[in-house]
Amino acid sequence: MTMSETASATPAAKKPKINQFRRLLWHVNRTDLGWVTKATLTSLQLGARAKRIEMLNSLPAAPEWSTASRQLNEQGYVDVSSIVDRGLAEAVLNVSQDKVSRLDELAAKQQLGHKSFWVSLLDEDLIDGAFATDHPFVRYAMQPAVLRIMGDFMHELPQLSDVLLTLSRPTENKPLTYSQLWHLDHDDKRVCKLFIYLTDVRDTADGPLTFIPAPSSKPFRNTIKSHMADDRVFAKVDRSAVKEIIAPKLSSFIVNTARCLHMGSRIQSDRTRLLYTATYIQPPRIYPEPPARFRAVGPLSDLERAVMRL
Ligand SMILES: O=C(O)CCC(=O)C(=O)O
Repeated sequence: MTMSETASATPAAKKPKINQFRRLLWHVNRTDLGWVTKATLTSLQLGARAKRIEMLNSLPAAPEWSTASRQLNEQGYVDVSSIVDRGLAEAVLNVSQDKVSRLDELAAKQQLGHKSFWVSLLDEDLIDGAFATDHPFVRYAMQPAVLRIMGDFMHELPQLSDVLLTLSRPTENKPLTYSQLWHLDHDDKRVCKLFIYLTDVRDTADGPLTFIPAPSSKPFRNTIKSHMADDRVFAKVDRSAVKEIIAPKLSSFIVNTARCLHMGSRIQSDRTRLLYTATYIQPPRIYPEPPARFRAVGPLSDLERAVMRL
């Protein structure tokens, strides 16, 4: 039973208590105390963990992947453009360009309503909220090099949580909101995102993904405040620590978004930016599992099933 089911089965008078407990847990999990939750849950599933480590070790390995994994561990980011499969990236690009060519039609049907600068373009590819495992977006996320780089960093086979296509557009003179402000991702304790730029990001006006490497992001690790404006950030960190990913279309990179303070999509003038994102966590998840995000199509290995929780 999930926590929300528990809450709805409880008499009305007791509901606020449970909600307060959940809120408290949510706050605690955002700090380093969340590692206690993680360790407790992990200790309850040691058999499953051993299996995932065995599966990770069955993946191919390469010296450049190990170097990438080390950089991810030490700095919280790594450029994987020269490592990933270019053909798979191009397949993602083709799907994405088709979506953008039908932008008006898709935007009208958009389900993700709150971010005015983001348009979710993949809703039509979902059945009951789930992507087919042979979808190019899923295939890109499942390539062995990526699983190995992330897995070696997490010391365990990662769990693929989601794949996403976002088109960011200028917000004119509106105040910055959501991911345009500096934040850490708190989906879990270890969260890594694999990105592909699907349009050229030539300068700041294209709204690059912008981050502060993990060592310099340390002062923000236990900050309860979730989204911060520049002045708050630069009161604690020198601006020279900031990295803007200015890179051509099809560049691909991994960022530990739980450790690297980041923001992006500050699009200026008439620019637009198209971005692929795959989100991975280190299992077991510290919050209740959301509904299945992937549905099996065609034969899948045990390892693939484990990564996608199928
Ligand atoms: O739009 C951006 O570049 C920021 C994306 C972001 O914050 C995220 O994926 O967590």
